[in-house]
Amino acid sequence: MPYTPTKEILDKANRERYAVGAFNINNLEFLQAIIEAAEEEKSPVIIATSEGAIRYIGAGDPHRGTGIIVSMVKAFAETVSVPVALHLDHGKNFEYIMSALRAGYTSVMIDASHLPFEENLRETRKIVEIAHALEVSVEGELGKLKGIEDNVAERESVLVDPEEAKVFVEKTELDFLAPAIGTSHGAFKFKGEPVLDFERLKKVKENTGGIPLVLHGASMVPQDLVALANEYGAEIKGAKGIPEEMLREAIKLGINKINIDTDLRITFNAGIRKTLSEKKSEIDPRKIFKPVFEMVKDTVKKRMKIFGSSGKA
Ligand code: TD4
Ligand code: CA
Ligand code: ZN
Repeated sequence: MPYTPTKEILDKANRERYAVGAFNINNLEFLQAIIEAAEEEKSPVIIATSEGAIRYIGAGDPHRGTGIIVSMVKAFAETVSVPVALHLDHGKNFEYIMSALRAGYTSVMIDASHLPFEENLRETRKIVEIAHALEVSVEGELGKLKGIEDNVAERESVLVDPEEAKVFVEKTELDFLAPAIGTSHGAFKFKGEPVLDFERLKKVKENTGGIPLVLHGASMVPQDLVALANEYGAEIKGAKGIPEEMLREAIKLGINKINIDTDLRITFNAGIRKTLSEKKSEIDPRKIFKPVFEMVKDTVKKRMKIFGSSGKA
């Protein structure tokens, strides 16, 4: 399939009520694993890179980083039968967003959600004007990603306000919205029981003209992989992610793009520790990476099945 606009992939998911994974990469091997998973699942897929990933790949230079990433992802896209999109995750610096647009990303996120509402709106509108002139779609964010505290006042202050979401989407004309409903990044999402504000999500979908919505901080943090990593020397304690039923519920209520990074990191950690400890005389990196990336592929395939994107390519 050709390299495909993110909007085309997400509009279809929205119409047919499933979600597409946006999987973060930092190197060639993760990209390979994700693309192979998509091909085997016959699933559309979104490759995501953070500013940090761009810096890492471009040795500090965003033009170089985005250029290398676009070349790699396009080359993969052209050799498989599933649609592949490339997204800038959490774009905060104008320079990185411009680099991604110039290099040929199919969508960018402008993350100005830490700013007061009016400023977030202004910043987001500015990026929408530039990106749309280049036929690139834009994701914006409202609210802050933090675990929900019991305290209601705090909850109101960090989660998306559905009334603000209405105004935000109308005025910015953005393509996809990430509403904060209680998830957070990383391996430690909840201290107690997992809680997400589905009522709020429902209202946001109703208020925003039905555009595709995005769930950040959506890793499930599989306990078997955490245990495997710990068995081989990791010290990861109290890690907790989003239960499968909650992801399914979020998709029912209108989430169409689900961001996954932590689950791949945990899989990699478990895999590399196990492989190195089992193959003590092996020095060929390919023989070390191969089983690890088979594990990453397996994690990606499991997510695609849950998201309902399997078989949709
Ligand atoms: O947006 N993301 C991915 C965040 C990637 C961060 O990368 P850097 O360390 O380079 O900044 C998510 O929402 C993923 O959520 P998850 O639950 O997987 O942590
Ligand atoms: Ca943010
Ligand atoms: Zn995120």
